Amino acid sequence: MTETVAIGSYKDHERAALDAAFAPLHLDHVGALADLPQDVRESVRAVAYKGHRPFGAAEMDLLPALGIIANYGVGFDAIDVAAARARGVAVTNTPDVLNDDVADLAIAMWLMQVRETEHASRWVREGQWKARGEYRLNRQASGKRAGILGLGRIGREIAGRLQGFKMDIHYHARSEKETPGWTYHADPVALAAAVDVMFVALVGGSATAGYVSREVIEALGPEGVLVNISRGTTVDEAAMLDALETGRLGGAALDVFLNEPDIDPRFFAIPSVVIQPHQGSGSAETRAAMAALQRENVAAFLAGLALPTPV
Ligand code: 8YV
Repeated sequence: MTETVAIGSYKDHERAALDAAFAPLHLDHVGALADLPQDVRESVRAVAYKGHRPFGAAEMDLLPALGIIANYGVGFDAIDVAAARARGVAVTNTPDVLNDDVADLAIAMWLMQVRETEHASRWVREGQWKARGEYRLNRQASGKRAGILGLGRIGREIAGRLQGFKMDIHYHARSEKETPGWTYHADPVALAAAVDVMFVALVGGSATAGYVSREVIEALGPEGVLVNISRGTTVDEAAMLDALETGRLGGAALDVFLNEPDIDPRFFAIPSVVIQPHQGSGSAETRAAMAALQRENVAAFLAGLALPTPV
């Protein structure tokens, strides 16, 4: 009997820990569920999910005894939570344990963009420093105006770090928060117009798709920088590419894209873009904590206990 299925590409040590705890059946991707024999599908009660492909009603209906989808990651936009609710399937995620890593990377990417550290490093490696002298001047990071789009757990960590950079903090969220000294904007376009750099820390999913619209991008403007550590879907990517290529947006620092990892090759030709391979939570320490929390959710479900982190 197969009680648990682990879907996705787990590191060897994560896989070993899953095997020790649940002896799951491993599948590379959610599409492989359809290939399982019916008796196997009917015995599955828990899925440990690590992936960004949609896990929707059709996949859930392949597993009639399913009781939990334990997601590896804080963002659960790949999982149709309404379809899960309708079927009595619990969904859990791995919040909080990755806040520091993701906020750290947001700050690092912003500094890379404005101080041009990637280009400057290449200047040295390619012998240009010796041959041609000083690297070109770039832009100051500290003391500017920062906007946070989405003031959830990760957005707050980013804002907290930015205070150390003597930034003026502005934000847009669904509602105004108790944040003395920070400026609330009811409209994302107004936020973009008020700041030098905007950090996108929204949740993913249909509710925020294209939230960073053409208007928001234009309001950020030729001197503005967009940093995205949330989901590629939150930004109108076509509008962003157009604006970057024509200088109507000053720059971008992106850890997330549409169609990862097969991202739009236009990004590669734009020098003002910092590109990261969706590695916000990707330190060994944080991934260990995420994997452990995912396992704790599966274990609690199988033992009939309260789930540590339901969504
Ligand atoms: C991924 C993430 O889950 O937590 C999230 O929402 O985007 C990441 O941590 C991770 O890349 C594993 O797929």
